[in-house]
Amino acid sequence: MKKIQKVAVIALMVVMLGSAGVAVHAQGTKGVEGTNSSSDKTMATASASTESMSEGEVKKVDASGGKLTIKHGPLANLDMGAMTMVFRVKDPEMLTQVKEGDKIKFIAEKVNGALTVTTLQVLK
Ligand SMILES: [Cu+2]
Repeated sequence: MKKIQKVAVIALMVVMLGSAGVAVHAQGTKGVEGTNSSSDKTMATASASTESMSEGEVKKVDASGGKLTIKHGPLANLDMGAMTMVFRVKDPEMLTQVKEGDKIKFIAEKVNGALTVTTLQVLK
């Protein structure tokens, strides 16, 4: 009887350890995905959706105003033709990556009613 109990306890422990391991593993995977989705944005847009990005040329960088003047080609997602206009940027950090005259690929979206550059890639 005692022996069987011991075996049962060990078996139970193995099962628990096993499922704990699985849980940790699952969490670990989730965690990786979670951290990816934030930093992944740049990567995903850099690789996956280059086609949906619009082309443009930086005309002016307004670091203090958080704005970027872009001479852009047609923006299909915004139903906008080619023009030169001012955009807000999603992340002020973007303004440190570009300078006047840079050719860029970008995605602009309407954020809180303001046309905002949400993804930016400098062409070399
Ligand atoms: Cu425009």
